[in-house]
Amino acid sequence: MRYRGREVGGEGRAHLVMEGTLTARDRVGVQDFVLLENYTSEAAFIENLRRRFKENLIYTYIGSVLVSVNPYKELEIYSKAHMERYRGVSFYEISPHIYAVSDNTYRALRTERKDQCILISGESGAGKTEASKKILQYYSATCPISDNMSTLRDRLLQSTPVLEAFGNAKTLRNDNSSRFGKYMDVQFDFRGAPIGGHILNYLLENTRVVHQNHGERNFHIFYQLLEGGDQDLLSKLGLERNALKYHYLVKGCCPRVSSINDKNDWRTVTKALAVIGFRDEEVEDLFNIIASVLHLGNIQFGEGQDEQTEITTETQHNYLSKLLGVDGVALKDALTHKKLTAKGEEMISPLSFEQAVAARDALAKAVYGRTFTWLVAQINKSLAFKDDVYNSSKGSSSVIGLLDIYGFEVFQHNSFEQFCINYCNEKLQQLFIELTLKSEQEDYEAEGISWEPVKYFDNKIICDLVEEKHKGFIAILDEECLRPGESNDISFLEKLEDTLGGHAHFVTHKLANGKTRKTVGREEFRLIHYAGEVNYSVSGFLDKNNDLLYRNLKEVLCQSDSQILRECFQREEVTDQKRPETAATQFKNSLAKLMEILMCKEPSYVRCIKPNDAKQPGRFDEALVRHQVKYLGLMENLRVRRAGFAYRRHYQAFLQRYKCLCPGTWPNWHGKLADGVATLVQHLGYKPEEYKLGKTKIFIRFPKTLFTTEDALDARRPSIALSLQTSWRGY
Ligand code: AD9
Ligand code: MG
Repeated sequence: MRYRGREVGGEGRAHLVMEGTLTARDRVGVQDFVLLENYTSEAAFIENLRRRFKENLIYTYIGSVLVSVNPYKELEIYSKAHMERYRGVSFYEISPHIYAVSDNTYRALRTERKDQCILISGESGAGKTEASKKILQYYSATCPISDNMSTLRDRLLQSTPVLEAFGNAKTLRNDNSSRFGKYMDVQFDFRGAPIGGHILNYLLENTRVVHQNHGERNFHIFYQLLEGGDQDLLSKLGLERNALKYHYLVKGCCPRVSSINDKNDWRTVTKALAVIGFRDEEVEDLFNIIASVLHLGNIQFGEGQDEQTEITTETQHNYLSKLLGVDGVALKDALTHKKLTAKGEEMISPLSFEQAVAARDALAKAVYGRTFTWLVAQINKSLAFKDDVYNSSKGSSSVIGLLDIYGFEVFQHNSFEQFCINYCNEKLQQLFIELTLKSEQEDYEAEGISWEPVKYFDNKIICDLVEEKHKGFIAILDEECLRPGESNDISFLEKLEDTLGGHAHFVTHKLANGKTRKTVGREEFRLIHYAGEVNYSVSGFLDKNNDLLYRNLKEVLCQSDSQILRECFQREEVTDQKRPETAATQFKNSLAKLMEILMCKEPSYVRCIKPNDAKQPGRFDEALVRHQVKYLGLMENLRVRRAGFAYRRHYQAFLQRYKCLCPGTWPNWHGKLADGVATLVQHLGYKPEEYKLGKTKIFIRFPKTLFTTEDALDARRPSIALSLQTSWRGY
């Protein structure tokens, strides 16, 4: 149970300031939202966040949930000394920090022997990836190291720059935006030493390989290779250093980004590949593939004899076939023709100019996307827990999972990718609701305390809308994809209207009274997500959901000389007559698996907030923050946490902290803990309506009660109070 052993509290001692000045609590707010007097007020919530943000206090709790506001500047709070400060310390004893969550999770793993997970959520640029890196750094710096395991620790850390190079890109929202979802398990042995790791990757946004919106870039690795690769390497790959030469790199018109140093990053990535254990041949193969994607983007088509489409860029084609390790003629043929099987018969037909361009782009996306998956698989091999070497740990290892997945996205133009990302967020919200409510309820039940259930919006209705069998959104999309030639994006939209029209969370331009809704375009639909309304353009949904790569291109690739490509494009795929799963169904299934993985673990939450859209330090845009507070469900979270009681603490911890306030319990209480606490609160004058005694914990209804007690403690032990105060002033 999450809250057990996770006692929370506040800076009750903030009263200890000179008379006539603002109290510290006024200035820096409370470190736990449950201690807000007016806990139902969104304005008070945001004001608390703002005050703390202004004081560089970017972390605040809601119970054991950590809320983090991106400072957009380096803060001096992540040193080794800071890590040490959080080791083995209870939540309430010290300022909120990502290290406190890391440490508490780790201790829960060790003491409760139950697998843990830390779920990091928030919108693009809110600081999820940075948070997950800080957690990993904390574990690598503070956990004991088994013999020979320093290699594993380095590999765990070095997997990040590699995955970021291949899976992150500059977007309008974030210069280092993760364009894939990542779930990483860190495995620990019985001594608490990390012994292995495993990464699951979700839906890389591979359309970015061939297209970028204005102001955005392709994946970092392309620019790193061109900037950082030495001249010999570039010559071998047939590349020029100038990114402007490559069609796939200039769609967004910003090959350079001031906050990014591609040359340095190249060095970091190539070193990291070596640390992870990639062999030289593999690295060579990998960069052949990356270069081939760039050449592919420069392949152009024209009209040849008999008005047939043909490749007009011979040099690029020669490099392309060489780098992909495939037969040039076969590749040329496959880029300009398609092979279809109809009623058991194979047919080859020439592609139109547009079809050839689409086939080329589909090939680039498939090659890049599958290479990324291969890369993750290789990293996993290198992080795998080796049973034979660490036999002693067999059967007793436990896991902390870290989830860093794309946040809810709303752009001017939203397409299939945003649909998948937002659907994923619906699923995570569903999990959050279930686990938070469940765990809260369990706590009250286990302690024999009655409580009032809190009303909240259950977004299951939206998850069902998307994933229900036969009549859900994905089922309808898949069905339309099964009718090639007969269906298109518009017929799909019509099907959606027929089946989902009238659903409370699905809207199109058609109104029930026959009139037209102006806020939704004719080729759009709107989903009313838990986090807000999003209009999606239906254009491209069918193609993106279908596996567009023609079979003859796959055939060429599965005969490649490249080991990586042969692993990515396997023969069975070509010979297997079964229809491959669509992108949406694959994603749905992988999310279902992820939910199973998370459900059987003890969750901790980090909710990240982006303070402004300009990526600037010190700016706190209230409207933007309010929106995030709303859709992250933080107010609901707080209400649930406060349902009945603002605060709870184990008897022992409570007694230990406050026993000096009561002659009956000071200096030591020798009786039952519950009796000691009863004696103490009686002496402190708690009224019956202010608190309840459970089986192992005291529950306090109002923050004021706790503040009064904290103030009494401050008055009695000013020296301790002062030291604590200075400690959180420093964060
Ligand atoms: V996305 O959904 O992958 O686009 P994230 O992962 O939520 O997004 P990220 O962690 O990449 O955002 O943070 C964005 C930028 O904010 C980073 O590149 C840093 O420049 C900045 N940032 C985030 N967290 C911190 C922090 N704790 N301290 C300093 C930070 N800077
Ligand atoms: Mg990220």
